[in-house]
Order: sequence, then structure tokens, then C-alpha cells
Amino acid sequence: MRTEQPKVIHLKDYQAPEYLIDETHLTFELHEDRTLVHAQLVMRRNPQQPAGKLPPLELHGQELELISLALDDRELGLGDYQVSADTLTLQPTAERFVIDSSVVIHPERNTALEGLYKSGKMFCTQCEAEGFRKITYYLDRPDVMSTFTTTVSADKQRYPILLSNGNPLASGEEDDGRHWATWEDPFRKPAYLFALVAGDLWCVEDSFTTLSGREVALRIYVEPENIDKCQHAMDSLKRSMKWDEEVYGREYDLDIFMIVAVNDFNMGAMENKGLNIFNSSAVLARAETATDAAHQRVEAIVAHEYFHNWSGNRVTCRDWFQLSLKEGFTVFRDAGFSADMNSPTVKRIEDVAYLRTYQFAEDAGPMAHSVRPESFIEISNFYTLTVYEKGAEVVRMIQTLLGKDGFRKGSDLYFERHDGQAVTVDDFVKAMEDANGADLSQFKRWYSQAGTPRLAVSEEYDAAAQTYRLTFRQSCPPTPGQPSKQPFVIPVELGLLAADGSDLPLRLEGEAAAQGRSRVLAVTEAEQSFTFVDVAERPLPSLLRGFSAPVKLEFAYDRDQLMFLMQHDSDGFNRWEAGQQLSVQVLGELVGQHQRGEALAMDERLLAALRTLLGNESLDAAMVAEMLSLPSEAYLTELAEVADVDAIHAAREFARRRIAEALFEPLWQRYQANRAVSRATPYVATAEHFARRALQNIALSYLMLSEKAEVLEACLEQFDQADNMTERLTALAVLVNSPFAAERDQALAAFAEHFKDNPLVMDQWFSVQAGSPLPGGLERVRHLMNHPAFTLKNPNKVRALIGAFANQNLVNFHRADGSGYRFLADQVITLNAMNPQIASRLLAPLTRWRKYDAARQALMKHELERILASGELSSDVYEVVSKSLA
Ligand code: B3K
Ligand code: ZN
Repeated sequence: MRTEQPKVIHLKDYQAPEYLIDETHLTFELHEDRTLVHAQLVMRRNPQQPAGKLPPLELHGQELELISLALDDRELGLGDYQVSADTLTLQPTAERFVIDSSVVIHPERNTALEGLYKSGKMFCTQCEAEGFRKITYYLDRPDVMSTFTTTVSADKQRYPILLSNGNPLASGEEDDGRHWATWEDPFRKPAYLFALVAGDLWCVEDSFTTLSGREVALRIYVEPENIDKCQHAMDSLKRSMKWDEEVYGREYDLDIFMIVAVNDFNMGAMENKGLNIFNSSAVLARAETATDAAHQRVEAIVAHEYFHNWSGNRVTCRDWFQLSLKEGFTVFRDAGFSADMNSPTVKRIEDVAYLRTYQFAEDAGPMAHSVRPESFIEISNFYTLTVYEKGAEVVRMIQTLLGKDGFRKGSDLYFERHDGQAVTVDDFVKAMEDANGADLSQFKRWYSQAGTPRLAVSEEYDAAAQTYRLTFRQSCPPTPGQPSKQPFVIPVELGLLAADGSDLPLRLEGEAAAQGRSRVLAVTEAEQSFTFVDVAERPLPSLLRGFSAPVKLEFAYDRDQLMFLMQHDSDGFNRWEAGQQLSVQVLGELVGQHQRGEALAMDERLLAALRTLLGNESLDAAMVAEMLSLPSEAYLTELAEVADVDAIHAAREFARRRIAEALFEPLWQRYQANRAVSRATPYVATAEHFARRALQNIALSYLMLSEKAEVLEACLEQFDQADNMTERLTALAVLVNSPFAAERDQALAAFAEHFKDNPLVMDQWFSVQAGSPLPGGLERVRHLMNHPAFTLKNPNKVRALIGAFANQNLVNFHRADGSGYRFLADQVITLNAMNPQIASRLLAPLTRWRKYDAARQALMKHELERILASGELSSDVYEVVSKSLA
């Protein structure tokens, strides 16, 4: 809790540590009402600091009850050290020394889920970023790296399994029913990678033989009732290990790799060395209880955390401003993995849709910050879409500019050069430069300048000279603290389409010959032109293929051109993108009609394009499903200058109904064909079947809008008979949004009865109801908060119900009377005292108040002010609220 003025931490103030810790020896005595932590730190003065008088040693520590403290075996008395709310200071007397401390902590009361805490019956930890200081006094900063030996002792019956990082060293029994285990992690690591688990856990075991022939034991620990839901995560882990060897040449280094699933977790998962701790939602998956999306999420998160073993753990961050060094790079790595395991184009479409909807919104809002932020109050607030997703885009652009081979040379050099070190984004870029003889100095502005650049493109065709000129103008809107920006390096991959839809050869003025039919141009200036020669006919440009840079592209395509690109572009991503742009234009027109009070009438060309798509059975079903999905209300909100929530919803619903009406026959046919396959084949979690079910399910969601009896019957059949959650949940969701009240209530009740003991499935049940745009959404959510399966103490529940309501149910959340805002603020105020990280994340929708009309703006601001005045705020909530009001 904030007791004094919050301190702002600046990157420019970074200073290397005065002291280092070579060895850390920890002992935990776990009890029901307290935990005793003894820490022995073998320390020395940092040799890189100037010699001379020894400076005081300031250790971090929060909420610790100090029992004893010794310096080189000498017990220290009250006058020998000073303790504040978050530090302990003492004066070393020699260059090398040993500190012994004992503290008491209370994991059983820890609701913030940071440090050591209890999730249900088990003990677990979450230390990143600064949670280790809630466990013991320490130099809790990532540039202090130490080996760790950890002994855990606990009651044997309640906690038969005792885990920590590294390899198991010894274990034994005590005579009072307790037992202990010692683990040793030989790899030096920062404290944020420390982990401990104690519980009654079962595990699934497997093994992996590394490139060099070493055998690694793999274990996934879960509570006994979940032992049947681990196979998919285990398979994903083995695929990740293999992929990292093949694609990055990275081998695993310890003898054992463990994953533990816990129910109460603030985010997805955590890459602790050798002992990853996961939100159970990111591990458990089997057909009956997890959707295809959940299966893919498990695969991606298992891979992400595993990949951190190199990008994060072996090579870590010097300070938290460098967070994207590990996160942006690792998201980029896991995206490459998922693309290779599934459909690369679909993966790219999903990532870009997510980035443009949510990261672009963040980059345009009051919390906008660069990929490497300059300052923060609370680092937990900077695990953002910008650091993660935009950070991954920045790494992707480096690969686009250097080529795949050049990028691999750069990553090899980076890992070799910095193995065992805590480094910066500059070191990463330098390795890329050095391995390729490249100059990325201007490119590095992507790390320091916030905001989404706009890239306006115009064309000029000279038929007589057979030249075609593209002119690019880049600009970037101001963001907090950055009124003006320098030009970025923007890699633009492009092609030029001939009238028959083929890609023309691309020869730039001054080049001896054409260089391919799709190529990357680097736009480096505020305004820059490129002239292509030998262009025999007026081409249609396909720009920013694969979304080669995170920018807002502006080119004045007309709708016929977009339809042409939708059909012919050789780049799958841009075929989808053309469809999205066409839909955005058509929906924009409908929004205008709604605002003017006119009858809605839709451009039928969109229907024709979708009909062609549905008729083509040779197209990848996943692509067809993506192309049938209209841009989300959240994305349309992001695009709007002032978002008219009701008009956007009305326009999109109107378009969906028109599509359902006009394309009923082909949708019905595709639905039935795919449902028949589902009925005849048991569930398999492969890309091919994900694709088929995606198409089947989007078809069903359109078909239900027809309100026809045969569709309702099909929907109920799918709900009752499906052997998997993907089909069952879609059927439930479309029922929930339908006017068939009796069937809906019956299905909801049957589902809850069947799955009441599975918290992850109940999360889905909460979410489909929270997201329903039917009137009365807030009342439904309030009512559901009283359901026995709901609790504010569990972050997954908060996200499933309150998060889904505020982020996905825009018409209900933004109700003109402000009741949605008031409700969210109330939850934030309650959660602020319980779990500041979750409270602060939940706030995000209110921070976007500038997007809405004056009346809503006032209501939203009022709620932010009410939070600010509500009493003692955590630094997490304080930072977000105060910055959004600034
Ligand atoms: N590194 C963790 C995130 C920790 C967040 C702490 N507030 C998960 C990940 O990105 O892999
Ligand atoms: Zn990560």
C-alpha cells in the first residue's frame, strides 16, 4: 500500500550494484500459520565499482518480520542496521562477507499472489518482477545473479511434494511428521527466477533426449483431479524443446524440467529456472473440457516459458526497463513455433488482429510508453501489450530486414556472447548488427519512441514511361512525454498485382534486373519515393504484406480493388486484410446511417465476396473462418476518432444478420458437412481439425441469427452430443445470445450442473454470459458474482466474469447511465486492497475515456476520480489512475 508519495524510477538513473551475491542458501520451514525463512548470502563487493571506503549495503525487503541477522557469524543488534518499509541497511566491514538472516512471513494471508503464497492447499511462489523481497532480505534486482541451494521442510502428509529450482540434491524425514528436500540450481540467476512449491501433487512424467544426447526428465505436477489433463502440455513441451534445438540451436541444460499448475495465479505462467509455475488454465487441456483455442494457448504458453530458458534465464535483463529484451524476443520465438505447428497465416492474422485492437489502443492512450520505457512507478504495470506484442513486432522487423539466416547468426552471437549475463536491448541489437555488418542505429527508435506510426502511401503510374512510383509519408502522433518523433525504419513488404492477379516482377530504378515478385523496401525518411521500372500495365499494389511493420497503413483502395486483392493476392495475410478493410468500409457506412437515423442498407459487394469464399471448397477452412469474421467491435472502436458504441454494435449486428440471410444456404451446407465429420471422428487437437471446427462454429453463429427451427435443433444437437468443449461451448454461446430463452436457460443450467467441479470450465460458463450483448448485461454479471463458483480471490474468475464484461460486452459496459463504469470502479476499489496487480489490470477499459462522447467521458472520469479518492491506493492502481487523468 502507498504510504508516501510514490517514487518514479528512471532508466537514466540506472547504476550497477555495489555488491554481488555469489551464493544463496535458503531454508524454508512451512507451517499453517507462518513460514520461517533463513537466508545465507555469500556476498562481495562488485569488483567493477571503484575501490575505497565500503558503501552501506541496502537489501530489499517488504512485509518481513526480522528474527535474527548476522554478519560473518556475528549477531547484529538493533544499532547495527536500519529497517524501513522496504529496505534493510547495514555496514559491511570487508570486501567479502556472509549475511545470515531469519524472517517470518505469512503466505497463508497473502492475497496479492506475489512472493510466497497459498493457492488452495499448496504453497507456491511468484517472484517476477519484485516479489522475492517479500520472501527474504535480498538484492532483488535482475543484474544480481547467484547460485541457489534451497531446502524446504513441511508436514509430510499435507505436502508430500517439495520442489525448488535446479536438480534434487537430498531429502529426508524428521520425527515430527515433517520431511524436507534440498534442491540445487548451479546456474547463476536473478532472484525473480526463484521458485518453490509444496503440495499434494501428482505428476505426469516423460523424458527428452537433447541434441547432444543428454536425457532430461520432464514432469508436470497437478492436483490429483487434473492428472488426466496434462498430456497436451507434455506433448507441447517436447515439441518446444525440439523446435528450439532445430530453429535456434538451443539445448536444455538441467537434468530435470518441471511444470506445476496452480489455480490462483495473476498471469499465464512463469519461467522460473527448471520449475515453471503455470496458471492451471495454461496447462490443463483435454477435449471434453478445453476448447481448441485453449489447446493452442496451452501449446503457446508452454513453449513461451520453455523458450525463456535461453531468452530470459541464461541471458537475462540488466534492469526492468529492458523487459522487452526477454519478453518481446520470447513472444517472437513462440509465435514462430506456433506458426510452424499450425497454420502460419492464421497465426499471423490472430496476432495482428490482437495487436491492432489492443496494443494500438494502448499506444494511443494515457499509458502509452515505448517498448523500452523511460520510467515507471510500478514495474508490474509494464507487463504490457507494448512490451510483449509490439516488442515481438520489433524483433520480427529485425528479422525481416536481416533475413532469416542473418537473424539466426545474430541470435547465435547474442546467446554466445551474453550467456550468463544480465544485458540490455542495446546488447541484443549490437549482436544483430555485428553478426551481419548492419547498422541498426536508426532502427532502434522503435525501442525508444512510443505511439503507432501512420504510413500514408500514394501512387503514380506513367503508362508511357512504364514506371510506377510509390510515395510513403510517415508520421507518429504525440504520446505522453514525447511531443514529436523522428522517422522510423519501416520495412514494407510489397508486391504489384497485374490485371490477371499475378505478381509482377519488381525492378527499382537503377537496378540491373528485377528482384523477385514480393520484396521488402525500407522506408527510412519522413517522405520517400520508390520508382519501379518496366511496369507494363497499371498495377494494384499489395502493401505491408504479412503486416511487415506495426503501423497504420493508409492507401485509398476502392471496394472493387479490395475484392480483387481478397481473391488474388499471393500473400494470404493480405487477402484477409483486404477483406477486413472492405468490411471496415462497409460497416463504417452503416455506422453513419445509424447515426443519421436512416434505415440501414448494406453494400452487397461484401456479401458477394463472402459467397465466393464459401463456395470455394479448396480454400483452407481456417482462412475461410477468419475471413467470415467481421472486425470486432473493439477494433472498430480503436479505429474510430470518437467511438459510438451503440452505432458500432447496431451496424455490426445488422451486417451479421444480412450475411446470415443472404448466405444461409452455403453456410448451412458447410455447417452440416463439418458437423457430420465431427460426429464421425473423435476429437483430435491438430491444425486441420481446429480449422474445420472453426468454420463449422462460425457458420453456426451466423445461422442461429436466422432463428429457424432447424438451426435451433442443430445447435441443441451439437450442445448435447459434442464430444468436445469447442463445439459444446460455441453451441452454448450462440444459445445465450439467441432469443430462445427457455432453451438457453436449460442449456446454461445443464452445463453448470455437469461441470460445477471444474473451475476452468466454469470460467467459460461465466465468460459466455458476461459477454452477451443482450440487454441487462450488468444485472446478469452482478447476479453471477453471487454464484458459489465465483470468487474475487481467484484472478481467473475475475477475468472470466468482470474482465469479459468490461472488455467484450461493449454495449452493456458503456451503458449511457454510467452503471457499467460505476460497477467496474467498485470492483477495482475492492481488489486494490486484495490483489493490486489484478485491480490495476481490470482498470484498463476506464483509462480509454478519451475515445467516447462527452457524456461518457465525464462518467468515466468521475469513476477514475472516485478510485483516486477512495483511500490508500496500491502503487499499481495509483499509477494507472493518475496517469489516465493527467
Ligand atoms: N515472465 C512472466 C511474467 C511475469 C509478470 C509479473 N508481474 C511470464 C512470461 O512472460 O513468460
Ligand atoms: Zn515471457
